[in-house]
Amino acid sequence: MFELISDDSTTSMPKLIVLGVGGCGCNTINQLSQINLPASVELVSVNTDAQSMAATNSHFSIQIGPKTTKGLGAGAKPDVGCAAALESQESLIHQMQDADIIFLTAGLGGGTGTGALPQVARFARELVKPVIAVVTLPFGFEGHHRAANAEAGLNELLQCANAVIVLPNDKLAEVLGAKMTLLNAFNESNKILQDVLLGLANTISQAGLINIDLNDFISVISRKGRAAMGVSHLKKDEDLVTAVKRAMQNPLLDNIDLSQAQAAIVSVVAKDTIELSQYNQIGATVHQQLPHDALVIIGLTVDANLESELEVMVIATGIATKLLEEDLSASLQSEDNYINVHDFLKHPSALNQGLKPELKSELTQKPSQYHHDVNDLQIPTYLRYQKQQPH
Ligand SMILES: Nc1nc2c(ncn2[C@@H]2O[C@H](COP(=O)(O)OP(=O)(O)OP(=O)(O)O)[C@@H](O)[C@H]2O)c(=O)[nH]1
Ligand SMILES: [Mg+2]
Repeated sequence: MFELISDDSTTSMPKLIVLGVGGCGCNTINQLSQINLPASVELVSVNTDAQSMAATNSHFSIQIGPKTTKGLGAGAKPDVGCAAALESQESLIHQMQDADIIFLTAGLGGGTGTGALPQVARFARELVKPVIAVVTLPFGFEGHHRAANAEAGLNELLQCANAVIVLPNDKLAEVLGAKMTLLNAFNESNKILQDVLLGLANTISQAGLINIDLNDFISVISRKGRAAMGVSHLKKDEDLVTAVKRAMQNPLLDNIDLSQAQAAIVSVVAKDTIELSQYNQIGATVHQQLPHDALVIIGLTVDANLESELEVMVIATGIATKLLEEDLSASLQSEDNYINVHDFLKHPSALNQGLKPELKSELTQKPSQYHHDVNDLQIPTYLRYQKQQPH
């Protein structure tokens, strides 16, 4: 079982730590630093590239692998990113040890994020912390090597993190339109993490009418595999079922099949006029999309000042990973028409290399001890509380 650091006798605000690893991870941290996050969220930038890290806004920063990379980045070599994380293991562990939930984010395909992120997830896991990772897959036009790097990194990550949310960058062009600027498209994808964080921080730190607490959250994300996440705002006169389905079909996510999900957490924020039938309809809609035996935990927070009619956030977890090849097929089929995304962003170009075989075998070694028992977490909080109440 996960160790809960938060102490009810003090603030009972679970501490969420977000580590952005590599260039993309630090971009996301930068973007998160510009919004109003709850005080319980701590942002940490992690990079091998000292210059780019200095330009990142965060509460803490860790330059990993100063000896390995001399502060110059990992040059698109995941084995260098991995060695950098191992060199800085102590600082990374120190940073994560008082977290209740750890979020990790990176763009897969380069050196630092791809090599270091699975290692950071492994350290977090050895600290027995719940870990959610949000990662991007490279654009098809970035070429075969980056796609292969990303695939290896993702497979490693899936073994270490509890829930992994995957955002293929190609979906950005598909969904947002080819005319959108690259920077704006990146901002949209980085916004997914922002939505997850805000939604979760608000959900688990607010005393809802029907409360979701940290244990509920942990019981859902303990289902290993891919995860999906979406937020939807009910518009005036919109059908509630349509809005809930929208939250469950985030078009920027990979091809995930919700009928394979093992668990979901649904957080509803509504005005005090919400009807019992509406609340039931939300639950029924989520249940319909998931297997009949999936664990679904639904919380409700009443907010009289809510701008929209109603807000629904869904996180579905424990989704089988068979669709990985489909996500990567476009990139893997492409010839070596490698275009460095950094050229678009006016960053120095990086070289492209696959994972070394010896790194692959090192990375696939399973961490030694990792046991958690979620049986005691299967009962939603409000039912547990009802059981505890004297009649
Ligand atoms: N969605 C999104 N993707 C990004 C962003 N920045 C980079 N990427 C993607 O992430 C991949 C990895 O790029 P970086 O994060 O810059 O690489 P890195 O981890 O720093 O690796 P090295 O620079 O080689 O050490 C790229 O191939 C892009 O596909 C971003 O801000 N948003
Ligand atoms: Mg970099």
